[in-house]
Amino acid sequence: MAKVHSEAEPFAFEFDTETTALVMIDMQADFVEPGGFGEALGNDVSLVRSAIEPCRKMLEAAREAGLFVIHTREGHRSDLTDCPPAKLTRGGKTFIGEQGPKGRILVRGEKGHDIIPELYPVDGEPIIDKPGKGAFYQTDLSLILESRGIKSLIICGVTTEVCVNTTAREANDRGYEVVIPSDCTASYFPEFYRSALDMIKAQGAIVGWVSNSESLVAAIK
Ligand code: TIU
Repeated sequence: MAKVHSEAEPFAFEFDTETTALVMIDMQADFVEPGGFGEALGNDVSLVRSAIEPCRKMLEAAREAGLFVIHTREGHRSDLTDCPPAKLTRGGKTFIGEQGPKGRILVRGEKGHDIIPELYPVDGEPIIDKPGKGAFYQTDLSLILESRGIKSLIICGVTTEVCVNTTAREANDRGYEVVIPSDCTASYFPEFYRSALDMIKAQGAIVGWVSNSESLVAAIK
């Protein structure tokens, strides 16, 4: 048992490093590099790149401290049979499954779908391929977390108001204690970023806690 606590809002986040997982959400080229899904939706991907370096530091510290690390990727089978028509028909310039500069948009196995080199998984770090925004929906994430006895999640990644927020809410409903390091997440919309984090920590941590990489890294050192 290694019980620690980190400065956080609305109050200190207490966790045990042995039962805490770092969950790195969708740090894929499709979201943080030009030519992918994020840009196809009409977004400026340079806005989310600020999270890469803090995520790298958080990941490095988590690995050193022996935390369980999990990565997720949003995307679909190449025949798109796991993509609901409602998701397929919405978007901006280029749609899911269409050819883009980084391969077919949001399709598994394509260049754009993979995790960026700065945060690439190492042996022993499961990758959850998810068809939805939430990491629990139609995946084996619950089984993996339960098998490891995980109780708390440090959730990083993109985007704050979409996949990070959905996953935090799914986790909270399942009884996990969730903390989001604010510098390790980003959005294409600064106002959504702020509101998304405010909604997490409001009402006495109704969904979870908001901290930062410096405090969490110090806590697990
Ligand atoms: N569009 C947007 O902000 N996000 C997504 O579609 N997926 C994730 O957040 N990963």
